[in-house]
Amino acid sequence: MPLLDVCFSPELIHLYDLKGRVVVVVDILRATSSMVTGLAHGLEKIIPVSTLAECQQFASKGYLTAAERDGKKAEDFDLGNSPFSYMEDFVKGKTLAMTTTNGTHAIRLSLAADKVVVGAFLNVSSVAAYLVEQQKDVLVVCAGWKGKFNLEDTLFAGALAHKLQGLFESENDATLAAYHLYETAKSDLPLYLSKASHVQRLKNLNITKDITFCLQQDVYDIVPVLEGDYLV
Ligand code: 3SL
Repeated sequence: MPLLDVCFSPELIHLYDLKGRVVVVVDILRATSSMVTGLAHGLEKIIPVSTLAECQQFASKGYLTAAERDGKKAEDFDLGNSPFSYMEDFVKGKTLAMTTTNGTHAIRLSLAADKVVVGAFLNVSSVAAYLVEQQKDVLVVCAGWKGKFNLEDTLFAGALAHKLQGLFESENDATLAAYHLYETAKSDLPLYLSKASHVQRLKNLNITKDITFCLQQDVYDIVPVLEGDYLV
């Protein structure tokens, strides 16, 4: 049976051998939720980059760009990180270079994996089905916040563990912890997360409808996969 494991922060990723694994990168609030939304709404490709400077280089080549730092849209880029802006008509058919505080960095750190895919509550069942098809060991990489643990990404890992129960070997401490946390939270995710650090951070910026949107399950049935530099 393939293995399911969870890396609670990009700072811990050096402890895992990514070779031979499928990595599921998750940043529920909001990077991977926005990526899934954009690709589901007709965005053609996403180039995840780590720095504002790299993203700026794509701007000068005529690409559409998205940049967020500390929850805010960075100046001089086309988009920030609200999933609603990724539904706009002007993104359809475009390639987007994107950098966010934690999510795109976590993707870049996962490149040694056999495959890197992007997960969110918005596509959680499709991700689970994809992983069953692949039959490889899986590592869920939680983007966290500036190297620290966060609740929302861990709950996603727990939701995945629920869906893959009996199909993946999940008896490791990280997956068990995520599983049990999700068990406690699943009846009302928004309520459970109401005191979470990043929920508070976004609320302080008056970003509340994004939170509600990103905590919905199975709105989309796509699984973005990294092919070379592009998420498609
Ligand atoms: O950290 C990230 O990558 C972002 O998703 C953070 S925010 O939700 O845009 O504030």
